[in-house]
Amino acid sequence: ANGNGVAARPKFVVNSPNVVYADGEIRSTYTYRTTEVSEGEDGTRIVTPKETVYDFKLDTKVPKLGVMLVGWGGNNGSTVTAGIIANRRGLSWQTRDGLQKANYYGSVVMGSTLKLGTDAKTGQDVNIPFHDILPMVHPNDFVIGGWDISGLNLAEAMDRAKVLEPTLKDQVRKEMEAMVPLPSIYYPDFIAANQEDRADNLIPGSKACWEHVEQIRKDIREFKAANNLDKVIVQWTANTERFAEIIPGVNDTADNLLNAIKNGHEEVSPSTVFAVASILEGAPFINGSPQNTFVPGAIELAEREGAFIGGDDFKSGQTKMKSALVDFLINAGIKLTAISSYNHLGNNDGKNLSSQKQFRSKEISKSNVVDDMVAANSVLYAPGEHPDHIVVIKYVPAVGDSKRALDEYYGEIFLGGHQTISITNVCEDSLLASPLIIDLVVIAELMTRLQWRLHSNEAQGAKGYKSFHSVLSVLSYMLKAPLTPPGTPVVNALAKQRAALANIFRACIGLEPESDMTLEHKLF
Ligand code: NAI
Ligand code: DG6
Repeated sequence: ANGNGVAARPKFVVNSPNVVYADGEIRSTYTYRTTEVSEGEDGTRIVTPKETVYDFKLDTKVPKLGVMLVGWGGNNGSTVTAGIIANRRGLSWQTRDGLQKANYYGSVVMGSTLKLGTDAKTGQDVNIPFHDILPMVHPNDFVIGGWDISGLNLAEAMDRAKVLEPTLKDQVRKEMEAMVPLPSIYYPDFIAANQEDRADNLIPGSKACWEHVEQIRKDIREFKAANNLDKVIVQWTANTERFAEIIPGVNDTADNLLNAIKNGHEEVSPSTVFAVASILEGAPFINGSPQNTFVPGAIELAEREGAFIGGDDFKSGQTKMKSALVDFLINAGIKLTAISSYNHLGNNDGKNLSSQKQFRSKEISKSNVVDDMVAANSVLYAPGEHPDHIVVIKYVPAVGDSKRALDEYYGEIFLGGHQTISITNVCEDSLLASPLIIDLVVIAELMTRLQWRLHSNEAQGAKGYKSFHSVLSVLSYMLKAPLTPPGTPVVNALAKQRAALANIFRACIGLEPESDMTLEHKLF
């Protein structure tokens, strides 16, 4: 059963003494193997294999889940809502290419598979839908709501977005008309001035204050109660804001941030107010835009409250390609020396980003996405050396949501030769972002049901278990500038991000990471 608070029946059973299927739980004992490198007195590196034994415990009761989007009436918000309705109702619609059926293409959780193992008889790989590896919420069961500074209902918002085919819109219109965003907070200094004309659905007040936190908390509680939900996840898919200045005494600690909101400090952004309200309400909060919503005080607050947060900035097209391609080039031993990334788009996101301060947030987010791959290769790059990397975004209203991304990768090959790779990537931006919104929700929800303890603490019983860190870096695959627990490394390489996700889920059912060694096919 899914979404009704009843334990879901697993799609397979792991046959191992390290895995227990108990009432409403899967428990596993898993040996995590790492390699520690230290330096001996004579400077020789000493490499030591290490083992840590963990117990994992997953609550298999899949909850009835609410998803509240901030910026619900935007292109992403209206598109993901229509897409979920279309899937839930199994809709199909005519296009000039023929009949199109609703699907979840572009979602890792709903559209990709994982290798479970090899078939006992044939030795062939057995792959299963990613969604089946552990009990997860199905997006068809999401109850969707949210806020927008624009008061259009979701049917009008979907028309304004100009993303979906009329033959699909006609079928979801009635349901979407009944969906109206809650009023939201609008601090004009944080988003582009060109957004002002759509700000007609506002909670009074133009800077942070405690009443705003209370109102948002009340909205979450009321949405939960009205829909009889077990849990709510809040996701920011509203306009990109400018960066907030980090000011000691204002947003550097949890208490300072709470006081700054109470005192109406001008440097607290709407997205941070939403994050604080969600954290205090115990609702996981995910930031899909590039700004620094998670100022140090917000991260400390989440840690203190044991709430989950994730961010920043959906990684949909150009950057996803970049984090795969650069990983490939540098790991192939090719010295990438320049990345020139240009894109233009004509939707409201592009309009907002045509303002310098908001563009700057996006430029920062898009620019740091290859750092880990460069830093890992000391053969090609000297300390501090980095490829040139420029990011240009232009607003061209005529192309609407159909974003054009042009990238040139320039690198040095054998004996001074050069390689130039040019990529043109054209896609409907919101159709790429919508499945990411779904994946972020499904995985974040799952993480709220997952606990761990050191196996050596077994004697403490259930009390020994705790949650993963508040900052859900496991969401990195879907995000351009992954937020990680303070002081821990950021991984941008796409394949590593996916492997982390898949292998953590495998560990929950006592399975080894997928190593791709396939010795069974090499040693006879
Ligand atoms: P959009 O401009 O169509 O939608 C944003 C919505 O947020 C608008 O309806 C606006 O009225 C609303 N809004 C602004 N401030 C608000 C506030 N304080 N409270 C509530 N609502 C507010 O933009 P779109 O295309 O939906 O993108 C949303 C965000 O996602 C942008 O920040 C964008 O940069 C980011 N993003 C989008 C990606 C994509 O592929 N579409 C990928 C990466 C990030
Ligand atoms: C143009 O860069 C507008 C942005 O909002 C992007 O569409 C968005 O950040 C997606 O970027 P990327 O690099 O993941 O395709």
